[in-house]
Amino acid sequence: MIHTPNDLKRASRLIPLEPFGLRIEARESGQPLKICGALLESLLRAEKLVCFRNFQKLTPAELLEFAKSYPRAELLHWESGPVMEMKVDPEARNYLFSREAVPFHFDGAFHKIPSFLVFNCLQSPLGKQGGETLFTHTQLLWDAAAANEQVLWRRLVLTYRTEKLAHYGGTVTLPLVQPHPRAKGVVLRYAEPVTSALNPVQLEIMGVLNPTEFISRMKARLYDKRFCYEHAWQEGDLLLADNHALLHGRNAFSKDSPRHLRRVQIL
Ligand SMILES: O=C(O)CCC(=O)C(=O)O
Ligand SMILES: [Fe+2]
Repeated sequence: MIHTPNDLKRASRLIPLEPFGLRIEARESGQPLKICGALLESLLRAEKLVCFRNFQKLTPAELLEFAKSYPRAELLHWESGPVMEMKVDPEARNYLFSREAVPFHFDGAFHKIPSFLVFNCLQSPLGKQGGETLFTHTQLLWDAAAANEQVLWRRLVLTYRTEKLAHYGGTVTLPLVQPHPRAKGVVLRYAEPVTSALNPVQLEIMGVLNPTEFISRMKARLYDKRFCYEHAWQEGDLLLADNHALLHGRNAFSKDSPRHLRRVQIL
């Protein structure tokens, strides 16, 4: 079991990601991933996103066991259970299970907001076919905003509405700027409106005169390379992301490309 950063360096290669995050690559492909929960917690606190690459493949039961090894972990359960298969389903009534782009959001707004997302890639998209998942560090975005913008943002309250056609739905109202519930600093609790025909999400913003302009300016920031890490999946990747500190979305992918992520969420 790996307990210390030094042991981790011996067992793997540590690759800093841009503009934040850390990739941890097995020195030998297929090597078992044995990292203690406390070390994982301290890595995530510092990095907000950690991706393990080229380690032993995990069964759904092993993925659950891994997620439960996180200190004090409780897993988020949906009607279908704690494990969700994120792949194209032609019958699905929600855009997450399509090839469409996914606008930026945080998970669990309409149910329970988990602290961490754990994605395991079972099948990566083919090269240059899209399907990257995007993660934006909202503290970095906040720090780069002008003081008058920060004052405005602190006043904004956002209401999201969507029909429950898949695992979530309803109406929820949240302030944009909030303290991180587990760490220092602020987080932006923002989800872009979803205009997909498959289960759209309406966004109402209280506190701005021109919501359309606010939404398009925020979009430019969310995709800004100073704050946004784009993850190109490789089969076997195990990626953990702080669902409070980061917002995520994905690029659309082409109809010729497979793509399968398995996801669990830690409360
Ligand atoms: O398909 C993706 O990359 C992300 C989908 C998503 O937002 C999620 O699983 O919560
Ligand atoms: Fe999501």
